[in-house]
Amino acid sequence: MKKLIALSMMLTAGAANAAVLNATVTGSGTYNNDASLLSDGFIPAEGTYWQDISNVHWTSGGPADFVFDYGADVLLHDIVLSVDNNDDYFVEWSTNNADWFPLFLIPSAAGNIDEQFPGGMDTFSTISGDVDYLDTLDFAPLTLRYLRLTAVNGDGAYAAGELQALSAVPLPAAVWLLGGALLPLAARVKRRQTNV
Ligand SMILES: [Ca+2]
Ligand SMILES: [Ca+2]
Ligand SMILES: [Ca+2]
Repeated sequence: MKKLIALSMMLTAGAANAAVLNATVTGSGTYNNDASLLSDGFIPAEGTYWQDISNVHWTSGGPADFVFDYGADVLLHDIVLSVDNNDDYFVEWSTNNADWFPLFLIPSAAGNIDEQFPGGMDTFSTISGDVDYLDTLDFAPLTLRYLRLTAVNGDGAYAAGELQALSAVPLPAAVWLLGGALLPLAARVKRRQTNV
């Protein structure tokens, strides 16, 4: 039981991390594949081909943008996203889907997928310490309801695989969830001990 309590405390400390916020994605313009791929929880492996079926892809000839609606105001702490390595991608935020403010721009030269062939998808993160962390993207937590993703420059052939908005879990909720997850385990341990 002491072990469980220790585990619980450890997990609770870890739960300062973040929960992925649910989004409804709406695409405008001309693009290939379903816009919902951008928030299906699947992040393509780094180097994945830009026209892979797990990506939404488009060209400068038929420009597109993608609006992520979180359903209500949310406190945004971090973003993880996957985009083609050799273009610039712009992320903006809004509270009303009308007035937009810049959050960050990912320059094509950033990231750890090489500019040269074969290139491919590159994951970026604002989570400090993350392997894909890029400090120039980092921002102070802010309240918003919408994010918008667009592409500019580069080779005119664009792709995105995922855009995850993360919010820290309020501690009481984290404790509640963990308590719920650990209780059956504790009961099982107790039962086993009783049986012996
Ligand atoms: Ca995805
Ligand atoms: Ca990366
Ligand atoms: Ca490209």
